[in-house]
Amino acid sequence: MRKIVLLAAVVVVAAATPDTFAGSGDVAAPRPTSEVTVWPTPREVERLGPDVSVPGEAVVEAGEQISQHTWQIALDALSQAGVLHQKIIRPGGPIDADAFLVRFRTDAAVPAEGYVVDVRDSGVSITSSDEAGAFHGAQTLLRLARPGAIPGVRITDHPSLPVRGIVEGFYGRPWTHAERLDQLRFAAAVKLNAYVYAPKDDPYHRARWADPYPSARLAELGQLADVAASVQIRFTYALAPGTTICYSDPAHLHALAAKIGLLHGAGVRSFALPLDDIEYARWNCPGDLAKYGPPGPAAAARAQTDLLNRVQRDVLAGLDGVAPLQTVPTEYSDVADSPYKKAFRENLDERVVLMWTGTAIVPAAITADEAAAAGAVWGRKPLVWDNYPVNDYPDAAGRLLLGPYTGRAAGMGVTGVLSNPMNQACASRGALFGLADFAWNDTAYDPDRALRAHASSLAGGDQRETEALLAFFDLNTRRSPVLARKISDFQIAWNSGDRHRAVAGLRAYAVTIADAPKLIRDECFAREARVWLDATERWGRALLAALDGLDGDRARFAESAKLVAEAGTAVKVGDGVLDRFLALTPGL
Ligand code: LTM
Repeated sequence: MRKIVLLAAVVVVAAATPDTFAGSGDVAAPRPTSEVTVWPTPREVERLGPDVSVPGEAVVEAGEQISQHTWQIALDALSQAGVLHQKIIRPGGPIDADAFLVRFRTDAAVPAEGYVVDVRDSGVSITSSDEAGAFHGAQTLLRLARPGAIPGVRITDHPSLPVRGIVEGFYGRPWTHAERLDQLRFAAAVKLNAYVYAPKDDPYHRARWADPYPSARLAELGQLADVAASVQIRFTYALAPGTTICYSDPAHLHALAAKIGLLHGAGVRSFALPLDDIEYARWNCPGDLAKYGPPGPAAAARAQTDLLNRVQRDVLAGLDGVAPLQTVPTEYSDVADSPYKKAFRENLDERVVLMWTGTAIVPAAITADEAAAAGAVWGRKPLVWDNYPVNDYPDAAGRLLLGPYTGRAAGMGVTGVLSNPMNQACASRGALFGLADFAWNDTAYDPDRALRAHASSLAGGDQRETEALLAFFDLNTRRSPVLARKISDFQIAWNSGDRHRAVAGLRAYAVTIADAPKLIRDECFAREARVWLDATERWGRALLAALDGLDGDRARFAESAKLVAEAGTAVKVGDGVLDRFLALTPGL
């Protein structure tokens, strides 16, 4: 059997030439091309043979260590491929000779969370060293399965970064319980494995950190932890006492322990104490002055690390099955050594995981050198609290941030990346999809390709809707790079004297913009993006009217100006590019 090996590729093109699968027994007639697309991008995809037609009956063989959730995904994949009757057996159980077999295997040599999915006529095997790998392998099988067939491939895969996920850490309206459950489903499908619950405006998280949750809210948090665990995601509950805590008061430590105990009782098994966005140049109580001396960064670091160490050593140690504590220091957005950082790194228990945002709060880029500097200054590899696509800060006012996830270096040397998203949960998924792809396979990551894949998936594969989404994403990306290029092409053609070509070239894209709002059908995305979609329609029509004006119908410039005024400036769409161009057009 001749093999086609594509390293770090997502698309396997099947069966183009008759000899491609010489020896497979199915080489006489050319077969139609079929594409296999798996996201996040697998490390290695090897074509073993033609697509495997799946018979009507199948058996899934799974040991006790494979959860129901995981084998259910394998069953879903088989249903998707057209299998009518399926059953689960334990290893060694009776197998009908005609049945198609999907076997979960264990191999300690497979890296953590990694898997090998192997699809042949004789059946499928999913090999992993842990349950997470089996789960991700089953997810891959689900992505591969198409009506009637599964591509004959072997996919060998594992993640680049151990921690990949979401930190719900923004200001403003927290997500609802239903939105969080939905987001966990999305996160699982793109192989994310971490969710940190830290919405600044949940009063029980920050302002009233010592108060217990009402029982219904507590039950919801427990449900989030359970659902997350069932899809191999670690749910971390963050408690942020920094605005009012008295570090030296044993009653405050007890209050923290009691709150953590309540959440543990509800099923939460991972905790964080973020100390970002608090005042560290004053104490909240006289006791801290007596114990730590005059207020200031170094004294604050000593008080904070004492608290973190007590929680790690005394509180979490007494609870079953709990992960190491996580924190965000008060200086979280640079790598310059300081009295605060020195005291922090010298005192902090080595188990505590530390989050850091890069060399700015919202950095355009994070390099390997910066991550190494953060590792040195904090005395441990950081976990990146990545402030993209969050839109809660003044510079992002009126914006949806829909551009690709970019600027993070492959091989950064961090323990992971957590995206702090927007209040708009569904609209955050383009960035989350990109982060998931980057964190799974950073060397193969291509931001634009990932964004296109997300758009296509949101559009259910519809080409026009995909293009509409991409045009809309571009208008909601800083400096709208695609539109800016089209306008630059226009200007070159216009200045060369070929005015007809200039206008015709830009008109095609103006139609895409003006029509995008009615083509974008995803219910959740369209609801969250409504005001931006309405503004886009107006801007698109304004552009079309201006192009009519440039074509000679000068009365249309007034209509363009009217639409621009209606669109307003509170909702930002294509700003700095489209508005500037339209302001120039009557004078061209
Ligand atoms: O970034 C951190 C660690 N803290 C806050 C976030 O809660 C907030 O969402 C972002 C963006 O405004 N900035 C912060 O400083």
